[in-house]
Amino acid sequence: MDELITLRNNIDEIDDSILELLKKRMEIVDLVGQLKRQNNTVIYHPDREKEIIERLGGKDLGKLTKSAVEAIYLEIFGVSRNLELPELISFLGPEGSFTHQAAENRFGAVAEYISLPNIKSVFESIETGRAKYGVVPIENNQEGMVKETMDLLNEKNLFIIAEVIIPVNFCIATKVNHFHDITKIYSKDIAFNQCKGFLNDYFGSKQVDFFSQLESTSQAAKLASEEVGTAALCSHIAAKIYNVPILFDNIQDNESNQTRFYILSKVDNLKLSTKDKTTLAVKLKNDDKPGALLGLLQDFESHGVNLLKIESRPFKDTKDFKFWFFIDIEGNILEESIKEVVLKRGDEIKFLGSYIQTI
Ligand code: PRE
Repeated sequence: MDELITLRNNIDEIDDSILELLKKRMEIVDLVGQLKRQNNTVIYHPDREKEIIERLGGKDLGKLTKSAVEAIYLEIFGVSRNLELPELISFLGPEGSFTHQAAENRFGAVAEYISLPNIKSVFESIETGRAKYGVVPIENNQEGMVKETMDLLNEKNLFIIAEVIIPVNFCIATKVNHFHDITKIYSKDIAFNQCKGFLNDYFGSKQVDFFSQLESTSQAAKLASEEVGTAALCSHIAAKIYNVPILFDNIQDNESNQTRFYILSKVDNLKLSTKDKTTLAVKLKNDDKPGALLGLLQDFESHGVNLLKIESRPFKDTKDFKFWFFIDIEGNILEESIKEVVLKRGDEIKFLGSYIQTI
C-alpha cells in the first residue's frame, strides 16, 4: 500500500508540472489569438495542428502511442481554439435596437456581435458558451422593470457583471435634404407616441403618412434607406447601420427617458470599486409568519447595508400566490458586511452579481 501511495504522489507531482506547462502554453495561445484578431485571420489551422502532431509523433514516445499523443493534442487544440475565439457578444435584437446601442457603448464597434430575437435566447447563448457576454434590458425609468430579465436571472445561473444606462433618444433619419419633401415616416407605435410633440410641430399640418406597423425602428431605418422620399423615426445606431443621415436629433418629448441594461456573464468577475451594487434574488423561508421581510431588512440595517431597490416577483411553479424578491443593495459581495448577511441567510439568498454602480 505504501508503494501505491508513493506512486500516486509521483503522479500528483507530474500532473502539477503538466498543468503548469499547459498554463504556459495557453498564455502563448492567448497571444496568438490576439495577433489573429488584430490581423483578422482565421483561428482554426488544421495544417498547423497536423504539423505539431507529426512532429511529436516522430519522437521517442516511451509507453505512449502516436494515436494517444494525437488524442491528447486534439483536446488541447480544442481548448486553445476556444480561448482564441474573439469575444462574441449577444444582445436582444434586432440590430439597431437600443440594446445593440448599449452593447456597442460597452464593448466598442470592433467587437463581434450577435443579435438574438428574445431575452431568453441571450441567456442561453451565454450558458452554452456561444457568446461570452450578453446584453439585456432590465429597467426603463418611465415603464419600470423588465420582468422577463428578473425571472431569467432567478432561474438561470448567470451573473450580472456590469450595468449600462443609455438615454432613449430618437431621431429622424432620411436621405431627403429638406423635411418638406418627406412624404412617409416609418416607425413603431411606441416611438411615434414618445415623439408626439415634435411630429405635431413639424409634420402636423402636412400630408405625411405615419406608418407604424413595423416590428422595430431598425426596420424603419432600412426602409428609409431604400425608399425615396421617406424617413425613419429611429435610434442613432439604426440610422448608422443603414447609412441614413440624421436630419433631426433628440426629438423625444421626454428628455429624462432612460433605459438600464445588464451585461451578463457565466463568471462573476468580482472586483471591488469605490461604488458597487449587488443584486440578489431572495426567497424567504418563513414568509407565512409576520415580520419575515422585516427580519431581512433588519439584517441589512444591522450590517449597515443600504437597500437600493426591492421588487416582488411571483413563483411561477406553484399554485399559491407566493413571491420572491429581486433586491439591489449598495456594496460588493467581497465586503464582509454583505458576505455575512448572505451567509447568514443561506439558501434564502441567490447571489446575482456585484458590479460598479452607475446610478
Ligand atoms: C494552435 C491552436 C489552434 C490552431 O488550430 C492551431 C494551433 C495550438 O494550440 O497550437 C495555436 C494557433 O492558433 C496557431 O498556431 O495558429
